[in-house]
Amino acid sequence: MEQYTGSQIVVLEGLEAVRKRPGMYIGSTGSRGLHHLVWEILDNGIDEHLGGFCNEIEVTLLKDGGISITDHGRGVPIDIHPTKHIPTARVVYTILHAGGKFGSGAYKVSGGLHGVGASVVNALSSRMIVEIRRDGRIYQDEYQNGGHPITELVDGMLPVIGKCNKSDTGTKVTFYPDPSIFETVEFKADTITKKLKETAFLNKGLRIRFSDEISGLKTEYFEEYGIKSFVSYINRETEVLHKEPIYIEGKSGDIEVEVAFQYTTSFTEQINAYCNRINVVDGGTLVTGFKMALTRVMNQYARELGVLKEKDENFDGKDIRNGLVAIISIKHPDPQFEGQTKTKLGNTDAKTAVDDVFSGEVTRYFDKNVDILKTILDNSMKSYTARKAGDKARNAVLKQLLDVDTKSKLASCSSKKPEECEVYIVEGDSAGGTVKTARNRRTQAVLPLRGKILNVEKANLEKILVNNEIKTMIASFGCGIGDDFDIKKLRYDKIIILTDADVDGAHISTLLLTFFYRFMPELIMAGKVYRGLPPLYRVEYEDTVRGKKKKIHKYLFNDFELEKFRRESGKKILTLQRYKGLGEMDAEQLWETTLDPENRILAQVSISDTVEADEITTLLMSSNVPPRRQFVMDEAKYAKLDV
Ligand code: 28F
Repeated sequence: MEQYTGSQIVVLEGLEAVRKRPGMYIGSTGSRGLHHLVWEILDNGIDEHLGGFCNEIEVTLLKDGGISITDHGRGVPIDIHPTKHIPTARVVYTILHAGGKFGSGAYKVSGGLHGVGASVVNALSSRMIVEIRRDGRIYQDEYQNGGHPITELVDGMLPVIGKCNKSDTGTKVTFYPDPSIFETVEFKADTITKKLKETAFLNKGLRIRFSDEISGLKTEYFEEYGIKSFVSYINRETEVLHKEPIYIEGKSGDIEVEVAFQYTTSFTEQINAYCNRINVVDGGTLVTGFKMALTRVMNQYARELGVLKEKDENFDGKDIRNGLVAIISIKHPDPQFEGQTKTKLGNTDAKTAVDDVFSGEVTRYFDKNVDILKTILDNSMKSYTARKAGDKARNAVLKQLLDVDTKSKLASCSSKKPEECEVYIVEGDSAGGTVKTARNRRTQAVLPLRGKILNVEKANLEKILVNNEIKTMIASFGCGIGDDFDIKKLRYDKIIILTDADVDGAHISTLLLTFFYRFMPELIMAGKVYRGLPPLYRVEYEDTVRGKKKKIHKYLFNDFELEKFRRESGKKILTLQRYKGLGEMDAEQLWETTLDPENRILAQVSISDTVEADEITTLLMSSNVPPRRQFVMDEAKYAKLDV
């Protein structure tokens, strides 16, 4: 029997509002939103760790599709709430809290979609069970269909379902996302373990155990050295300029600052920033403060040590960040997250705090470690000299790009209206030829790529700019590259990568995505990049249409669809063709399945997470072969859509 007090009914109306507009609370009802539920509950457990009450968290993917998260903190209070007159725990899980986090964690995470509260998770679950250990007793509360309590209170209190040791305290939340709300309710072990690994890096000393009852996988995450280990992990397969990452920490006012950084021989820079353990993908003031301090300090040292002569200009910030991998993590009592996606930090005091702490501490470090300082300045000098020499060469190359002969390779479309034009980047000349015949010549351009494109992770800008494949691509897009990039000049509304559904195809498409990610990230951010998904099978079967038996054909895009067809259509398959590559399709089939905007399947490429994207690029581009194969195979099998 359900028990509602007067206020409880109002409460359930609140949760009903969440069910009506889930997107407003968790961003989406796709896989991302689904996992957001997990992060929300996890965050609450981590808050107990931050408060110093818990060093262990367990996450278990259950056989029946649910997920359990347990912390060994104090346990949610079970006493009667002073104004709501029901157990506080039930308040936490059934009352929607306006404007962010309930209670008082050490640091508010009220920005963006974080800290929306456990009640939102309950509202979007078909079932949720909360188990609390406190004072030697185990209490339980259970909810169904979006937060309706089904546990009968005993004298107004949560029932005790067992006893435990007095020192054994904590909170366990098990929930089942509502399949009538989510497009998918399948948790991805991969997504979850990535997050747990990141969480361990950002919360040193916290032990996180993960167990997947479906696959039997059990793992544990624990990082004694926090973000310093994070940097080592990112650079695990990259050549580094100094053995250990440099770790800086300090406090400025009530803002805590931590930075770990290490230089590599690569030509790129990577800075990941976190505020209150939230990844601020678009950076903001904390990154500005770091960059300003680093540039100033290094230029000062360069003058002092005579690396820069009196007549020389200062190093550019970019020279100094050449090859840099850095993690910045700050804790701010009142973070302001800005931008459309709330992924940029706005507090000006964060800039000053990072600048103060970093410049002070890093000077102390370099004064004692002059060898490392010299190695880094040397590296900046190389970039500086290359840039000075390169400016000329680069301008020449860019100019040359404008009149590069693209006719031989690019089959352009006749329309000049970017909003209706698309360019297909096709693997191989032969498939390129078929696409040229099959396409809509008015709106669809074709750019065949020969062989594998340059591995941009290993090459610097000058080398990249003279690579023929890439030159043709930049020239045909029309929007420049790097600093000269201007998306307004893009000639196409969609850039569609079309490769075979095999390992090589997946590799080529990853190389292309890496190139875009590194040199034209705006293309991906603006949602201009897609992957075409060609079908894997063509089945032919007999059907009765208006009383007549007819042969019908249908395209299926993966093994799953084929299985489903076999199981559910009730049709006998007359012929089954498996396409090994685009080249096996004739022009008509290619149009029907892959080019025709009415029928084709396009997967929009997005950057869901910089760490993930960078991890994939570093993984792929490393000289270590086994992980590369692994990723490419996974990619080919599941057609993973995010970069
Ligand atoms: C797996 C998810 O949600 N853990 C939590 C606590 C502990 C307290 C608390 C939570 C206090 C005033 C509401 C205990 N003792 N894990 C979790 N552990 N919430 S959530 O308090 C909630 C607020 O109103 C807690 C003393 N103070 C706080």
